Order: sequence, then C-alpha cells, then structure tokens
Amino acid sequence: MRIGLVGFAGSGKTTVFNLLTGLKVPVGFGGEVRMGTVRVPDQRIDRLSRVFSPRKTTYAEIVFSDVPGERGAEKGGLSRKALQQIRDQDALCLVLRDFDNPSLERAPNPLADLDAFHTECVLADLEIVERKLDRGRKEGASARELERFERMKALLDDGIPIRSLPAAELDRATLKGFGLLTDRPLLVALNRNEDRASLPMPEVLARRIAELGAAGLVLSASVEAEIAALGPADQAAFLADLGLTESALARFIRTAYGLLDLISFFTVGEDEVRAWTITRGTRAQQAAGKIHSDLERGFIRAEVIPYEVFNQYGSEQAVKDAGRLRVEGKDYGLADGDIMHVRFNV
Ligand SMILES: Nc1nc2c(ncn2[C@@H]2O[C@H](COP(=O)(O)OP(=O)(O)OP(=O)(O)O)[C@@H](O)[C@H]2O)c(=O)[nH]1
Ligand SMILES: [Mg+2]
Repeated sequence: MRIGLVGFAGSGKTTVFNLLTGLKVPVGFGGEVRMGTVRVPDQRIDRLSRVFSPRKTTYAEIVFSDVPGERGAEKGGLSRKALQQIRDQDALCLVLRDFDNPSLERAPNPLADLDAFHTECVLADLEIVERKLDRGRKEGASARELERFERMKALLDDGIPIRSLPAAELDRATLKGFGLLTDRPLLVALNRNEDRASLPMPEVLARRIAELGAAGLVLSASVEAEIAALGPADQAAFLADLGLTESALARFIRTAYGLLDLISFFTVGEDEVRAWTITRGTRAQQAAGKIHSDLERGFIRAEVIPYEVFNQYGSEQAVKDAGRLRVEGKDYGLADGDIMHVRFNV
C-alpha cells in the first residue's frame, strides 16, 4: 500500500514522515520527494513466527511518500510535483498544521487549509472529467460511460468528492488511470503542539472530515517522533505523559486500515510466515491470486483456520484433531486473521 503525505509547506509532513518511518530526513522547507517503507506491526505474525520458526517472516508494508509543499502557495499546498506524486498513491494523508510555526506568518487554521486542499483537488478533477466528457461526446463514447462522467461532474460542481459515490459506482479499478484526486481515500492528520496532543479533534473539523468521506486522526509529530525513537519501555511512559495510550504509528495504521477497509490474512509454514493485506470481503480465490497467479487459476479449495482458533490449540495438527480446520470454496469471503492454505492444481 502506498500513502502520500501532502499539505501546505511547513505543516509538518516531513516530521510526520520521520515519525512513521523512523527515518531522519531533515525537516524545514522544501526538499525532494522521499519514500520510506514501514512494516505493519502485528502481534499475530510475531506469534505465528515463534510457532513455525520459518526461514522468513514477512509483515505487511506501507510505503510512505513525503511530498514537499510549495512555500507561499495558497493552493492547498499542491505543487506540480505534489500533483504528479499524488496520482499513483493508493491513499492520501493530508497533514494539517495546528501549531505555531515561527517561520510562517499565518496563524494555524486547519479548517481553512482542509477546504483549500479540497477545493484544489475538486478543480483538478473537474478539469479531467470535463475533458473526458468532451472527448467522449466527440468520439461517441457509450451512453453509460458518458453518464458516469456526468454524474462525477455534477458531484464536483457541488464540491462533493468522487469518493462519496457508492462503492459499486465508484469502481476504483476502472478509474485508476485517470489521475483523479478526490476519488482517493483521504486521511486527515491534525498536527498539533504537544500540549494539546490528547485533546479530541475539534467538532467542526471532525464534521467536515466526515462530510468529505475522509478519516481523521490527531498527531503531535515533533514530540511523537522523539518518543518513537526511544525503547519500548520508555515509549509507554512518555506517551502516558502526553495523555496517549498508543503510539502514533499504531494509531495511524488502525485509522488507515479502517478507512481503506483492509484486513490481513496469513500464510504459514516452515519457509515463510507472512501477512497479506486485502480489502474486506475479498473472496478466497481472488485472495489466492495475491500469493501467486497459479493459485488463483488452479484454485480447488482453501483450508482456513481463524487465528484465534490456531492460538487456542497451538498447532495445525491440534486444530485438525479437534475438527476445527475449515474447508472453504472459492467464494468464501476471508475474515481478518484467517490463516489460509490453498489447495490448487494447474
Ligand atoms: N511545535 C511543533 N512544531 C512542529 C510539529 N511538526 C513539525 N513542526 C515543525 O515545523 C517545521 C516544518 O516541519 P516540516 O516537517 O519540515 O514541514 P513540511 O510539511 O515537511 O514542510 P515542506 O516540506 O516545506 O512542505 C519544522 O521546524 C518542524 O520542527 C509539531 O507537531 N509541533
Ligand atoms: Mg518536508
């Protein structure tokens, strides 16, 4: 999964990037687009790895891109560089400044920044959708295709993001190549001074975030980056001082998985214990294709053990002996934490 950090110059994107990735990219203005990979912590994988002692243990990963803002840009922080970078992300994280930045004149106004960013995305999308409509009409596109873009244009004209379309209509797969921005899942990180780290998101901002079909979380990036660099024992104590119970990375991942409706399933064995990220509701055969296309093509059945059941019995054999191993067909919708073994024949 790829998540792009975007927003106004000086909102703390690079600080958030360092916080999440554990890297130490210099903060301050500008810089290059950077990428950093984060392993999604998962205690279930830790445990499975202890049980199977595999040659390799693979966690789910998120790749973050830190996209510098443009100084003085009133355009929602979207530079040309940012626009290019945004277009191939699976989700966007808008970092909103809610702290006094001594090198910026403007007092923090996260609600105004959110709206500026949104407006900029809407305008960029309108341009694309109108171009599509023009060309579609000239080249005799199907009525259905035209209708689809008309529907999008109507939404955008009203300032409504394309992501508000019902899932069936949204159909992300077919939108992929168009480079739209408001169809992208959006996470809004309110970046605050440490003295306000544990206060909830202000009501008006929370409401606006919900209206935009986005998910919000509160961070205090500078101090949380310092805390993230400490050992696990110290982390808990320092977080508690801020009134927090969970690390920023854990909060971020939970929010992102919730927003994107993602779950994990696992494969286990002596070779590898591995987490796979899928959208909730993905069927067994399709999920098998994530592992290898042969497994999807030659899919026969899936043997499934929910993680909790495995944990209760302690080994695959014990699960089998207790009659708790399930055999599922291709249309089985995987649940979070399912351990899956695919039977296939090609
Ligand atoms: N007080 C406070 N300062 C912060 C916080 N987060 C970032 N800063 C400071 O704000 C300044 C800008 O932070 P950056 O992370 O470089 O901001 P940016 O969004 O990456 O900026 P550009 O790359 O220019 O777009 C730095 O001096 C940070 O130390 C925070 O949570 N609280
Ligand atoms: Mg930066």
